[in-house]
Amino acid sequence: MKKVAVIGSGNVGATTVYYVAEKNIADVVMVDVVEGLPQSKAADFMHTAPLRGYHGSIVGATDYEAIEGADVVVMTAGIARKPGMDRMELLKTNVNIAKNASRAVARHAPEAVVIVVTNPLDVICMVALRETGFALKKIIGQAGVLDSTRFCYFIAEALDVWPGDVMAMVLGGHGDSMVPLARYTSVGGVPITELLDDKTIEELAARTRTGGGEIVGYLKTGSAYYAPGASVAKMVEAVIKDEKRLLAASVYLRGQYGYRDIFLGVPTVIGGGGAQQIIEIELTEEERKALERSAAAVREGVTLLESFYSPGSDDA
Ligand code: A3D
Repeated sequence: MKKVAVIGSGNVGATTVYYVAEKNIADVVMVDVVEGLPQSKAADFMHTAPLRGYHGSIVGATDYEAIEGADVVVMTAGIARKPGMDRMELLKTNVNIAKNASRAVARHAPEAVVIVVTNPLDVICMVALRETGFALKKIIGQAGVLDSTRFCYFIAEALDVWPGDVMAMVLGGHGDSMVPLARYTSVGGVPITELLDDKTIEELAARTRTGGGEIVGYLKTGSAYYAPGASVAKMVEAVIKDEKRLLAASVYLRGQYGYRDIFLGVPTVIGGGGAQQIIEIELTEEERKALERSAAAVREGVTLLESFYSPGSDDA
């Protein structure tokens, strides 16, 4: 079996492991700084193996050496957003955590594809790229799969149809300015523009943009993890099985959509080795402007990042 290392054994990390185990995708190593946490969750998962028919092993560790030789590393270590807390406020703490984790990945799992989940997502991807020194295609951020599944669910709910029949594409950064693309969203092949009026579509798009905040509002002390965990597991599976799935993912752009040196959510073919292709689709003037607003928000985060961080330094 291939090996997946999940750094951070909190809500998103453990939920990712749950979905990976349920689909027998790979052996798993869970890592966390809190002694006993990854070990306890890994043991608990393994006690489930006879009930659920798990084939692989799940082990927990507080030492990064355990990720040795991983094919995929999922980075969820960090602090979660609290109510009223902007994603950018997480920046300094999570940059430091991501920096150390990325260096450990470069040392122990040099062949791995890294799937970043830690927020602010598109900015932390940049830290992972710079600190690992990995090829561009090997650093991918999970946000678009989650944002798209939320859009799909809200559409299914509004139309009273099976959620699995809805396919959606959400572009941009993982923030309130993300860009749900109604024109590229369909139910069983029928564009939603044929099924819903403009006002309803805009309301569902708006709810998608604030979907994460809706969960934070209920939870008060944390953010969503079931849908994020399932989203990450989908990406892990795509890489491990070389599925070549066309998913919204945060990838490093080199001129695509007119952007350079930035991670932004765009349609990407995910398979063995990471981001195999970045797909450029036609955008209307309005969609392009919305993407520009989203890219500007990500750039703001990168500028903030660069005000206190430089690659390879220990001062972040
Ligand atoms: P939480 O349940 O607090 O888990 C985070 C875990 O990271 C904790 O168990 C910590 O002990 C651990 N940790 C902290 N520092 C380190 C370290 N240096 N090495 C290893 N482990 C460490 O949070 P969560 O799982 O809910 O969220 C984790 C991150 O994912 C946060 O930054 C969230 O904002 C982010 N998140 C992103 C999305 C996206 O779709 C992009 C969705 C949900 C959460």
